[in-house]
Amino acid sequence: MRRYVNGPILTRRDIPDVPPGLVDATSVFNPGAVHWRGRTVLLLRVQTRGRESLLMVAESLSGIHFEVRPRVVEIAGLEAAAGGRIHHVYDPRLTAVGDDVYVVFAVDLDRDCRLGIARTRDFERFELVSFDPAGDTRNGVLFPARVGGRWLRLQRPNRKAHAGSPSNGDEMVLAASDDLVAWSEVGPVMRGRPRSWDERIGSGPPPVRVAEGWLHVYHGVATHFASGGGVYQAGAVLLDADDPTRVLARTRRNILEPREPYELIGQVPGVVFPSGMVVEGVEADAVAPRGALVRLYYGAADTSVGLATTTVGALCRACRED
Ligand code: BMA
Repeated sequence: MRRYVNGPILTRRDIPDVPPGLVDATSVFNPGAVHWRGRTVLLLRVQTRGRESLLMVAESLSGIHFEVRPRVVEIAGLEAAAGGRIHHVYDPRLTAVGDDVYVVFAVDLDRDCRLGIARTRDFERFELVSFDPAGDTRNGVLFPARVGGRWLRLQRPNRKAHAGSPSNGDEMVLAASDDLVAWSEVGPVMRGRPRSWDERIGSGPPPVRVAEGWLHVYHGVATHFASGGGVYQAGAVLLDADDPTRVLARTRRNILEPREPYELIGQVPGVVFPSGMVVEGVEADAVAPRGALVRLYYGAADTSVGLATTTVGALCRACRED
């Protein structure tokens, strides 16, 4: 992947104050991304100096230079559905379906982390569609089209507990729904590979339909360096078009790893966290041709937003390399 030459595309300095809740933002990272009405729209995870996580909208004609709207996103119905104190709303992934854009996001409650889905048509008003009644799950991504008549979502149960910090996991699973509201697990998709670059894993942006099946970028964490939380990198996988629990090919090496100073130094050092992906000139549910340009938006060191580009064909090839 090729990084945008001028470093991160968004930093805390690009975040307008929205007093009283947001003044002098600390960081901006892990954005969802979508191509929408001729623009690239990002839904940003913005952090305050109180270490709260907020969502804000940014838009761009070029996909590189973004304008951040001076408003904090409110999701109508979320507080009532959560039924308790919400600590963080974060790591949104965006999927366009017709005129609607769906946001799959994580919510930290007192006891666990839940997935929610919201819908917007204008990036001004967001309404809650679904909120998991139980379970500890993160990294949810919605497929852009129904498969076999059902909505599909990849998600990552947090089955690994860590004393004093949030739990996480090493397995991605597929869930299905008839109405986008109630979700049930279909089965496992893939696991982390011990002693490899991706010991723990979780979805990145939503999958993109390619000739071979579904192309999906995910994050992997190498934990065997014993340096804090591990090294966060990006990789890719090809999933079967009709049965996405079947892995067709998976990158043996990462496709992007922390190298630049802004990826190595920051709030959480050594993190590239892919979360948004836009394929140029391709509608969300269409089959992306191999030559199409891919823009990958990622969180860098939980501090800023990076951009790296490649093509659909290069990503598919990387999945099959020995
Ligand atoms: C993960 C998530 C991400 C974060 C990453 C690196 O567990 O919490 O939001 O970017 O850790 O700190």
